[in-house]
Amino acid sequence: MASVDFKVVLLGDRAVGKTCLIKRFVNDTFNEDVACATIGVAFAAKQIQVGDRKITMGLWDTSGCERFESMVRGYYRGAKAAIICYDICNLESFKRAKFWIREVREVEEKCKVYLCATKEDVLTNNENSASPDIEIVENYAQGIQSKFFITSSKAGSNIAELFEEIAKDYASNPDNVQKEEEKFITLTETAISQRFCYC
Ligand SMILES: Nc1nc2c(ncn2[C@@H]2O[C@H](COP(=O)(O)OP(=O)(O)OP(=O)(O)O)[C@@H](O)[C@H]2O)c(=O)[nH]1
Ligand SMILES: [Mg+2]
Repeated sequence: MASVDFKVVLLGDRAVGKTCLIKRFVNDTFNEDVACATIGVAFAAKQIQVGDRKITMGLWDTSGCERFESMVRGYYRGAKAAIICYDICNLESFKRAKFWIREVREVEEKCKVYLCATKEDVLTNNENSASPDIEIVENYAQGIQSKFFITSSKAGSNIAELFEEIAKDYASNPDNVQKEEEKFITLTETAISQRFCYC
């Protein structure tokens, strides 16, 4: 039976690339042809080495679809970290990211927030006027004491760095020192599940 050391929740508008981010991190895969929307919440876990410690992250992958909003809200509780994703070419998704940040902080005051721009490969191939200005986003992240990462699941860029930073921040926080038997959750399965295909 496996257990996780801490909970990370991924939030953001639909189709910003949350599930692809997890798949790249957990399995090191990306498949553009298989586009699936998450139904409700799905789960994955991955062990990561921080110094001489092995830490297992539980990753809660949520749906960005509004009809699951109230269900997703139930998953903030107990999260030590939240990855708030937006599509680097989509201003609306950045506005939605700000909404999720407010929401998480209301429920879990101590949850660390990581702002994550996704699909960087699209930006570099194709200048897009709908993209939020990176400097504005950086200033915003700084203003809310959030770390900001620009990633691409397709290219695999900056994803390991994002999760390593989360694990390091967790491990270096004395509030998070736990005895083995106090781990907050025990799992029998570590698979991403409950997915269906876009039409
Ligand atoms: N070019 C490119 N496309 C990406 C990237 N990440 C995700 N996508 C595409 O974006 C679409 C949505 O990706 P998902 O990971 O399913 O998005 P999601 O945020 O989990 O969406 P919901 O589950 O509906 O909330 C898919 O067609 C992916 O192939 C990326 O880094 N680059
Ligand atoms: Mg998804």
